[in-house]
Amino acid sequence: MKITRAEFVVSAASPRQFPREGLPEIAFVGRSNVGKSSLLNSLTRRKNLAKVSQTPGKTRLITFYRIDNRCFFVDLPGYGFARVPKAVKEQWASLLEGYLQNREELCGVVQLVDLRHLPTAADCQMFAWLQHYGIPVLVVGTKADKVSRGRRREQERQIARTLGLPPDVPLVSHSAKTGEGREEVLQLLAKWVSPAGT
Ligand SMILES: Nc1nc2c(ncn2[C@@H]2O[C@H](COP(=O)(O)OP(=O)(O)OP(=O)(O)O)[C@@H](O)[C@H]2O)c(=O)[nH]1
Ligand SMILES: [Mg+2]
Repeated sequence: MKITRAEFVVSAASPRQFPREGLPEIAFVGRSNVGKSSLLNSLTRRKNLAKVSQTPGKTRLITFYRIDNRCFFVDLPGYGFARVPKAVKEQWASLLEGYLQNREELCGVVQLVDLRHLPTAADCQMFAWLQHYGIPVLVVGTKADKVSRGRRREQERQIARTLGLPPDVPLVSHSAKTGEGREEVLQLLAKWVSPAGT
């Protein structure tokens, strides 16, 4: 998938604010601070399309970016962030789950996990949940530049084992710093947006 134009459309606090253009959507989900915004910027080759946070956990809205009138990239609220009041967390979880469960335009989810660490319980829960709902998933291991080349394959294996990744779910390591893995991610996303390879 070649991206020439990427633009912010809306940050939605409720489903009423979601776009109604009917374009296919690819959603990005992961723990707060895992590197969602950085991945979005890397894929679109835009430095500041999505805000990279200094204070993690600020993204409580669902943000839609239009990609070449072809699809939307959707930045979902980060989960598993501790320092948030319970009521806020619940409201945020219901926005996230509501989107994943009900959104007809959704054609796949990119789940981000930090390549340096084993997935957390929240990561495993999210993956199992996506599988349960039959949503196509691509797992991206973020911050690959922080893991030595020699350790990457082993980290990928451990992550796949911890999540219980079936053989048909791809896992790609990516670095927003070096661009490694970018092309591979885009190739996989293209299959969701145009399944016939058009
Ligand atoms: N070295 C390196 N740092 C990264 C990479 N991706 C993200 N980071 C850093 O990790 C931190 C969090 O990145 P974000 O992209 O804001 O993460 P996020 O998941 O969007 O965070 P929230 O929106 O707050 O949930 C920032 O300090 C980034 O610079 C990467 O590939 N390599
Ligand atoms: Mg973000």
